[in-house]
Amino acid sequence: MKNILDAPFIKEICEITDNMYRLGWDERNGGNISCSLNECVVKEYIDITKVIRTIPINFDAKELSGKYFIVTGTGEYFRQISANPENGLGIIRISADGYHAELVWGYKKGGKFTSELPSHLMAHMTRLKIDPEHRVVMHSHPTNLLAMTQVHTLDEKEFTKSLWKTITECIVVFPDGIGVLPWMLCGTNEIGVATANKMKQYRLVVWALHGIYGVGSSIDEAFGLIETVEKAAELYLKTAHLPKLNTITDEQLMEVVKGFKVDYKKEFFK
Ligand code: 2HA
Ligand code: ZN
Repeated sequence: MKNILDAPFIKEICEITDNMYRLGWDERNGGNISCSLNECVVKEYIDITKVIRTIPINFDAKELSGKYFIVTGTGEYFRQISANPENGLGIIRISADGYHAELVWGYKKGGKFTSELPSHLMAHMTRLKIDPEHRVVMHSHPTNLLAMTQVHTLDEKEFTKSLWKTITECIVVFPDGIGVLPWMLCGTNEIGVATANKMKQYRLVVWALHGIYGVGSSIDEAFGLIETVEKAAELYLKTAHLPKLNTITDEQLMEVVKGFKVDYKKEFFK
């Protein structure tokens, strides 16, 4: 059996949580990540016949039965995950009945998965139906984006277009736009259902006054989406109060989508 602390998937999640912390997006225990893992990969590092604990998940995740996920732990600080991955991370398998997570590694101090697991698993279920390559759900509290949710309308078309117009390539990175939820109580099945519903058409969902969800086929892809939105939000805030002399027009956005051949959200141009 190989040493799990050398596993590429552990190294990758440690690197990204370090980065997210240093970017100021994940203060204290803010933020959470889940990433699906293939059973054959997990088996190289741990004995999957040994379940450490079975933890209820309080909703039906049967569609994901038998699937493995590496998930950040509740209350764990991103700042500390890379120093102690076995405390801050866990590998779970969704039980046959769909209502439990079988812990096969991690959460060594007796903890459990993020309080946002309902949103994560519901988002995984939705995205797997749309994108067979889908693997990662990432949640974070990026500073400029959160400031923007205080001063910008939460209308999805207007919010997305304000961001698309800050950097020419934004519409290439997230041509599907951004879903926006109003303030809702976090950690609940309700916000999970609302987020997964938005994920039917968006890979990015903003929780106003709280954070953002990004999804993708890899940690890099989900991170890259969030990073681009955060940079755009920073530019928006740096200029929102100043007279605008130059801006990217709708016609220019159309030129970009044609030039880069991307399938963009057509409704946002009506
Ligand atoms: O895990 O960010 O939304 C801490 C959070 C909850
Ligand atoms: Zn959060």
